[in-house]
Amino acid sequence: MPNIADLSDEPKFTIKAVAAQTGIRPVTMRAWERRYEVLSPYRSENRYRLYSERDIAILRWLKNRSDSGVAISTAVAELRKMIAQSQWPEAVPQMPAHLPGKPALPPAQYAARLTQAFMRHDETAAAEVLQEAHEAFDLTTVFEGVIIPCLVEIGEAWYNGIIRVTTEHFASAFLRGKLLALLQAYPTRRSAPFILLGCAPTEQHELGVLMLAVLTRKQGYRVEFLGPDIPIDDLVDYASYEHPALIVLSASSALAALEMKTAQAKLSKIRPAPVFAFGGRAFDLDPKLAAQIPGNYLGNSLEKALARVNELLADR
Ligand code: B12
Repeated sequence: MPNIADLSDEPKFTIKAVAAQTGIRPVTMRAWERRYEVLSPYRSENRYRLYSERDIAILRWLKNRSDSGVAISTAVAELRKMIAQSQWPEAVPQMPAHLPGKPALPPAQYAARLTQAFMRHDETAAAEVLQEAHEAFDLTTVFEGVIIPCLVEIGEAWYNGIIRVTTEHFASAFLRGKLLALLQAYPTRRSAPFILLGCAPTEQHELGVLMLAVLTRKQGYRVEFLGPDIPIDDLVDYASYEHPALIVLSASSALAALEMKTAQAKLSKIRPAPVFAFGGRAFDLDPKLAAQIPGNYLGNSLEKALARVNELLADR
């Protein structure tokens, strides 16, 4: 883990984003600021508090001390002493994104409410349901238990002629925006292993691999998300001077999956060669397909994929 002093002090995160990243409620954060003068966040032109990566790490460190039974006033005094001696603490690993204490309905109920909100094209309701889900569950559950079932339902409804393609586009555009905002809200660590994620050539379904990008960045990796339809030769060229440790591509059709056949051989010519990995719906539909693609299959769920990424990068 990096030292807190090495993290950026550029103010860029809203109190809401900081709450999602630290698990500390905005009201608690404001109380800590007032009572202990622990942070003095920058105020934007419209008076909103803006926090830096370093502020977030300080809040996480304090929460970690408080969770292990230390009074918050004592934790603040400890921190002040360390800073006065120029001995900033190491950043603690990320806390779960959800805010504790709220009674949660099963994720499927949030998924159903989200689907209904999309069917009404009600952006405000969709944002509220998603926010509630984030408060109730960790990120993997929000993805696997709320967003993905909602997308599957939207896909079925579109296929069966119950909704128009406009409704499907509205839902995916909304979710893409939310996922990108989440990705950008997590700090990037320059020194962490570098991962490139995107879609195989011809592939437009980018939301699954975007969710994996969010989860890997949350885990502390340096992550770049490249979006849909990445030409393999372009990717190899880019990788030859950016030197990612891992490249992940996603495919939802066999056609797109087979486009990845040459990726590993081409990437292996780069020194040091990045690890090549892949996944996506194409391999759920035809489990034999994975054996035809040279590289590392990451599995049929985001949770498994994250565990496999950690394994593949364990020695970096
Ligand atoms: C949104 C959407 C679109 C959007 C995508 C927008 C975007 N920015 O991503 C757009 C409009 C572009 C689109 C286009 C098309 N779509 Co579409 N789309 C969908 C929809 C509704 C959601 C897709 C999604 O994001 N799902 C969420 C993901 C995360 O879930 P998942 O794919 O099941 O993934 C699981 C695992 O594979 C894993 N996972 C997912 N990605 C990754 C990546 C990695 C690396 C790993 C390790 C794991 C992993 O996580 C999930 C489970 O935990 C699906 C419905 C559905 N059932 O998914 C249809 C669906 C996939 N689309 C379909 C079709 C037919 C198309 C089009 C051909 C339509 C057309 N006639 O143009 C085009 C194809 C475009 C192309 N060339 O890729 C069909 C596919 C049918 C089939 N044969 O399999 C579906 C199933 C709809 C349906 N019910 O018929 N689509």
